[in-house]
Amino acid sequence: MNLRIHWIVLFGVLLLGNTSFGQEEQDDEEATVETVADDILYDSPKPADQSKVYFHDHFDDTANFNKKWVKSSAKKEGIEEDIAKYDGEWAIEEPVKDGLLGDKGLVLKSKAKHAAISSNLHKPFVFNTKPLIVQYEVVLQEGQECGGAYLKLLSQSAEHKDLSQFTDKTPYSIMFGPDKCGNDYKLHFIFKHKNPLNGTIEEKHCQKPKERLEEIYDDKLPHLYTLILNPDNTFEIRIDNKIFNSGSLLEDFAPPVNPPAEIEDPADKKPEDWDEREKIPDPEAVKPEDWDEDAPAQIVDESATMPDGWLENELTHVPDPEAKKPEDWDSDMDGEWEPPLIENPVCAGAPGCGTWEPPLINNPAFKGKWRAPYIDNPNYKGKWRPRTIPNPDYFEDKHPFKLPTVGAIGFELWSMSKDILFDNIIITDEYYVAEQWAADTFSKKRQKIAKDSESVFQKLANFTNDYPAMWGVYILVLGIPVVFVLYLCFKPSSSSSSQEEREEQKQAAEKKKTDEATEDKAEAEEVEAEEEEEDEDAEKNSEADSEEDNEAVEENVPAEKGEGARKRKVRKD
Ligand SMILES: *[C@@H]1O[C@H](CO)[C@@H](O)[C@H](O)[C@H]1NC(C)=O
Ligand SMILES: [Ca+2]
Repeated sequence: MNLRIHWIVLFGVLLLGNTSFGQEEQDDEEATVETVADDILYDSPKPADQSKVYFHDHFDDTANFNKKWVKSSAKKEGIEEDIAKYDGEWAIEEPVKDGLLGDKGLVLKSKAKHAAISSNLHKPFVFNTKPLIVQYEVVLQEGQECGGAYLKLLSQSAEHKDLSQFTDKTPYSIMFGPDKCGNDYKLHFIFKHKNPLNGTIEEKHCQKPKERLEEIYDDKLPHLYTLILNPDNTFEIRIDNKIFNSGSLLEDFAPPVNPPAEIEDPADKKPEDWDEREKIPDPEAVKPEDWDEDAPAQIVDESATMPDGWLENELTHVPDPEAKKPEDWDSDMDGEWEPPLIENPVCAGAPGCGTWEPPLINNPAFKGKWRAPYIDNPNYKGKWRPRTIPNPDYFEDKHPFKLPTVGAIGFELWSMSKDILFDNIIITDEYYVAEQWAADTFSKKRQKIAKDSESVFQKLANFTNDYPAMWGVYILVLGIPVVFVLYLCFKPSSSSSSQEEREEQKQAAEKKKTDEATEDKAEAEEVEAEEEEEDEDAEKNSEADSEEDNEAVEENVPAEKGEGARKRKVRKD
């Protein structure tokens, strides 16, 4: 599909480009000089106001990176030994393609390994009166088959100070960023909420935006992810500076922060004599005297007669006179040979052969089983519902924004595709600081990419101006594939099979994915919250089970045993 689009685009550009080529002819001599002079200059960025910044890293300075960041050497609990270690590789590298001179990023090098890395903030972020702005770049340089590229803002706590022990269980306040598996595209924004009545901590998941993520996750270009969280509990998520999702912590998360004030009384029972039947068979009705329940639905048509010319004495089928016993027929093994039957050729000109039988017709006297007609139930009381009572677990938290103080930032990931590049992380309480930071980094990257892709066509255009005969070649070379492509595009059948393929790929990839958001460390006894997602869970777990049954589990593929990965669990303190 991608290839098809490329061809169409290329062809289109060539056609459109033709009109503008003429003007460029005069500038020809300067062209080479210009490209050099125009090159996008890059300097490692500095935040516009350092005092408003809690953390930033542009990853261009490897020595500084080594000082700040700590790779996890912990083990993930509850999964197979051979993939339990957080031994995924991280490196500071230039992007594979279209990099700016001097620009590097943090790259997750390995695939199918757990990988975690984190750094303390320059100063902790306290959720109080200032907004939180988190921004960073992701380039899925190899695309993404199945895996996350989200970051976690780790809660400050005495127990979890040692960053080398960073795991999926390390408490975090916010998780934010892209996640994809097969055809399932997500942009997480999860926060942890503490129940003020009993201290239980629960993950709250942001509702899905309507916008599509497909292209953003598949185009292998740098994308900028920004989360803005305000003290009034409103939030905004931007991708590439465009608003992608917004809402309120109080309204747009599942499960909701605040439980309902009233609930149905679980002790209330439907009274024995409560009649929920809206209609009942009329008890007064009686079967009419002449209603014959036994009359058959069909009877023989007595008025029918045998058609003229019917050959009663001819068989409908006769042995094929032309059939011959096969030479290798073995009567002992195969039984006595008999010629196959064919339709009797004598019958071909007649209305029929053999015994004539009159046809069946519908019985006008047929009535079927008698049933009393339905009438309104005089005792109908309506659908029963339990009475509502005040919810004993009710509370109202008006400030879910007041999350646990963030002390560190980290990536804790599992990916089936390698070479995910992260860059230009910033945490600030002023939006313009993040905006400026992106203008100095992300915007330049995109300019550079736009320029590089443009220059491919530029070269082609210049060459064509020098050799106009090239047009004939393009039309010949491109015309054939275009016709072919158009044919493929409009041919309906091919798409359904590739859809099936993708579905299979997704399922295979999902089985391997083990990095879903999970509970904090302190949860020794876990209480599984009943949830809407449960059906999905059951499906996934049964998949994993059958894989275990088979015992033919591929090496390096984590069985989801003990993971219940997608089930949300809550903490008991
Ligand atoms: C705390 O309350 C929540 C909501 O009512 C409940 O689901 C959870 O089980 C409770 N946790 C404990 C430890 O009692
Ligand atoms: Ca960089």
